Amino acid sequence: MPFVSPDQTRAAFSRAMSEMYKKEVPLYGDLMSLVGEVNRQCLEQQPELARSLARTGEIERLDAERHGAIRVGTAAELATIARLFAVMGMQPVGYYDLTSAGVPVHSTAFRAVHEQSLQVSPFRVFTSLLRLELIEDVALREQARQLLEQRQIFTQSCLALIEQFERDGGLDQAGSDAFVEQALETFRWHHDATVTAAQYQRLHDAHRLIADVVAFKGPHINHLTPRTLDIDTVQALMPARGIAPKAVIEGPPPRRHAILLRQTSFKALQEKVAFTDQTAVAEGSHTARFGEIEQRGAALTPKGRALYDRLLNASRTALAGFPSETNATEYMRLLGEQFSEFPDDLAQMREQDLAFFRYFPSGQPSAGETTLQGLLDNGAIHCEPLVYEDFLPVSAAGIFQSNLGDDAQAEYGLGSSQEAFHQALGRTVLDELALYAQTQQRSLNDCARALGLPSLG
Ligand code: OOG
Ligand code: NI
Repeated sequence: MPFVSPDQTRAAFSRAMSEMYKKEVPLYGDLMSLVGEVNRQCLEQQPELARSLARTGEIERLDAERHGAIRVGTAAELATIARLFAVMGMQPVGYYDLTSAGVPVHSTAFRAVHEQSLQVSPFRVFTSLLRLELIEDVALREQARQLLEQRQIFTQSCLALIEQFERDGGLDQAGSDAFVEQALETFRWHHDATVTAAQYQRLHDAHRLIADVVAFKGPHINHLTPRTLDIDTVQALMPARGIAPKAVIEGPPPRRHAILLRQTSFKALQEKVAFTDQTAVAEGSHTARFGEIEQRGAALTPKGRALYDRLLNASRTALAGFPSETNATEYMRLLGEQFSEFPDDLAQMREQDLAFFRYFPSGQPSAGETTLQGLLDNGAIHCEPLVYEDFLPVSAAGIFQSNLGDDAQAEYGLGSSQEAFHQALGRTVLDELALYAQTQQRSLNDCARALGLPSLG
């Protein structure tokens, strides 16, 4: 039996996850329809955008494009999750420290890394590891540790299929199908808590996120985010569909040429839960799941990213306080003002080395030109911005906070700890900037080959 490509397993898992979440959170289905409608309109009304997405292939993956997020409790859970995602061709990319934003986790994003794999399925999962050492109350920390130690978040069949994949180097169709079904169980919502109501309250008082990770059977998927081509329009249409968005869109302000990532989320659902000392599900409640949409733009080079970080920080400093309902208009004004310094023109973004691009041979002869600029000028090569596939720490913090309630901010003395994260993960995370540079260079190599030139770069 031939092996199924991990890309196909990932595509199937992403579909299955979407179906499951639609049943769990009907509002997600409504959001998907709204995003689909707005995307169709955008493609009709902006032929230039449609052409650009057709050239990069993103137009074909758009409807299937989504990311989810989970939070695990222990190093062992994280290490096994990494093996589970590897079956689907997903690797940990980037390190995000959320403790500076008062959320006791550090995170990575599991995703495909090669442009051809991303084209098959760009499914990503933002994965956070709880930092138990940040619970100050020693007795509570010990109790949390024991609760986490006792739980098994993977089915036996799932573990067996991961081992089979690792041993044989792949799964056949039946194995891949079974894997998708079994892996889904890890991400399912269970309304039965593993603690009493009083225990839940103590964990919750330490931090809401601690209760969300420790008091339940597994790392339920807490949102699934479709990609929109126009986040401002979707945000404006959400209330009419009965969806209440957070006040501020995270990330850069609106631009002609999108950069990085803009995100907005809708408020978490009040879930009914049953604590172990209760008989009826209706007695307890907990906020676990929420909704989010995002618009993706160009991946930035180290230089572009430094400029983004500087302008974002300047906007936040000028605001004096966290962006919220009360100062949303002022914040958007400040962002707009600061980001006027970031060129909103593709040629300038490329010439100033602010963004990564993909290069495509246009089929025209090179006319004796051998330099990249010359070939772009004479139309032998086209370029398109390379889409950002990752997350943003400040945005992620804003999403966490709106989901946890704005009162959930805490101050942690301990700094970031990428080393401890790597140790828990059982490997190092990949550097996203290196991945973008590789994709860009591969596209230049393709152009050189197509034009019969020794190299371009
Ligand atoms: C993850 C929040 C971060 C994003 O898109 O930045 C996130 C979480 O709440 O677990 O999903
Ligand atoms: Ni998200």
